Amino acid sequence: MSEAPSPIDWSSWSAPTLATLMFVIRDGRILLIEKKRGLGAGKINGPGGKIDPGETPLECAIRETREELCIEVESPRKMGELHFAMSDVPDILCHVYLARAYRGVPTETSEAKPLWCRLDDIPFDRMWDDDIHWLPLMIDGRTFLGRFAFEGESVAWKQVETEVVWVE
Ligand code: 6U4
Repeated sequence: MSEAPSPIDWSSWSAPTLATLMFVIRDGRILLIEKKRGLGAGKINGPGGKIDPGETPLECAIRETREELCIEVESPRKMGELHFAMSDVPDILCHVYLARAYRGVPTETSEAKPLWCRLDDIPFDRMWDDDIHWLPLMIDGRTFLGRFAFEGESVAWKQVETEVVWVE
């Protein structure tokens, strides 16, 4: 896949859709959601969503986690960016955060159902096609920049850099 030339000129790429994902890891488990609506409805993912006008990516990730799971994450750290060139929806740039503590009780909402998974038993077959290429890195505490070209729901091309320094 990544050996082939990229179908995208990433040097001039930008995304009309800016989004976030937030993951909580605690006691050897990761807090995921069954997403009920929006892009990726029916899939398992972290909480997150589109960045509102005037909002920073971090503010968005915290807000979306509050709205979807009714918890307040503590001291989230930016771990990565995902650049998605899509075939059938506008391209997406997604900021990915990790927190190891939170306040409140993860609670089902109209948008999401919480799902704790063991770190060695993550349901990648029910997640986006790209997740298996970067989520294990993040679980290992590594930062990353992933670039993915999708054909429909499938990854057609990928490149993942690690040890990327993020400031936020
Ligand atoms: P609206 O319609 O604004 O209420 P919102 O919840 O803001 O929806 P939504 O549902 O459109 O956002 O979905 C965007 C979410 O999907 C973000 O959290 C990023 C995530 N996402 C999109 N493509 C993804 C992919 N290939 N892999 C992945 N997450 C992806 O892991």
